[in-house]
Amino acid sequence: MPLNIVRNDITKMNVDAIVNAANERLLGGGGVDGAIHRAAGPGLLAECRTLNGCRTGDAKITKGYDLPAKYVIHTVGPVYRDGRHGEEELLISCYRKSLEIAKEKELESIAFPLISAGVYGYPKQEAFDVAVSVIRDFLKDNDMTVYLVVFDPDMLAISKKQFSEIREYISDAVVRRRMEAERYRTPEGNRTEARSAPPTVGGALPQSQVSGLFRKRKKDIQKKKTAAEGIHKAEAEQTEACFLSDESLSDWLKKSDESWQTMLFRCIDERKLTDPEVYRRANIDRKLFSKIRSNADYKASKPTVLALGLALKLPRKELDELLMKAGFALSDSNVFDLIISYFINRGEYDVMKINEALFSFDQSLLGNI
Ligand code: AR6
Repeated sequence: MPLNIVRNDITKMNVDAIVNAANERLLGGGGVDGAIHRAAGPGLLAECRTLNGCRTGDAKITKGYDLPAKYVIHTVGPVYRDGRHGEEELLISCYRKSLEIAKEKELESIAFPLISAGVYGYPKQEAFDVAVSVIRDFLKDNDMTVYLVVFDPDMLAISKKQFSEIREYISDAVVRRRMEAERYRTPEGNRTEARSAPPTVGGALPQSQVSGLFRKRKKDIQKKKTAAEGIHKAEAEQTEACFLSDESLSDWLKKSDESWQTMLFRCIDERKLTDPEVYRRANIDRKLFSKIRSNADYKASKPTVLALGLALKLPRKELDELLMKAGFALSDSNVFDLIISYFINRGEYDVMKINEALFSFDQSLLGNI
């Protein structure tokens, strides 16, 4: 997946290069710098001595020595003073220069820590936002797998704060589900009794509202039942027609509904989008996308199908259809699905923004999984 946010120790990352948040002398230090030097062994310091330091905002590359990564790209982030001393430009430059070096070396994967977000005091959320924005920009024109490694447990709490509305949305859904479960648990004989003394969650809902919800729920179920009966009838007729006309199974299957891939490519054409526009927006790499293009039987994961649907900005109904064709659905009983629904309901289709929220809630990300 092109941009992947992970919680890990960067010295353990099995990538072409890891980035070190170093200082201008390049001779080791504390934080991630210390951890990288310890894990790489003395060869790294020996090579660093030959580099004559590095200016703030710049980057230099060495081998990885005992690390799983082949290379270390050393960059020097700014010390944060008050945000009015060019800190942001320098931090942007750290990410850009490191990515340029990786590109020159034709590396396929790179992992960044949150540069300057430790000893150098850059506010963590801002440091995170700068990192995501530079990396996204780079990935618009380049194919590379970039990991943003978030080590600090505080970071999760900080980023969760900006998603407080999502938390509310999830807890509302939990309350709704509990109410429904309560209702269905009520024994048949006690229905009238239950109506006169409805189950309330935290005593929050008045009687009239609960009955209203109950009626709406019944109507919804009836609607779904009627729709399902319609589908079953059509399917039964199709099956019957197939047997009556002595049609072979393979001929019959050919007539079956359009596959999720066919629907996907039809939607891409209708929207006059190019393949790279779609797979980049979806946070999917080119290799996976060409597998989907070339293999009609390719079984994609739910996060992949969802990411593609979001990249196409499919309205909810069409997104549900695409998911259904691929064998998936969005429910309101798990956090991952609720977060996706939250964004779709608000007409927000930015896969990276959604991924930040998913990461904050400890969910798997959208893209190629
Ligand atoms: N893996 C991933 N991230 C880590 C790790 C790790 N093993 N260890 C720390 N971090 P910092 P800076 C995170 O202080 O602010 C050094 O002494 C950490 O939680 O390492 O750029 C250098 O020599 C934080 O989010 O780097 C310099 O003198 C991020 O890495 C100075 O510190 C950066 O924290 C550089 O300060």
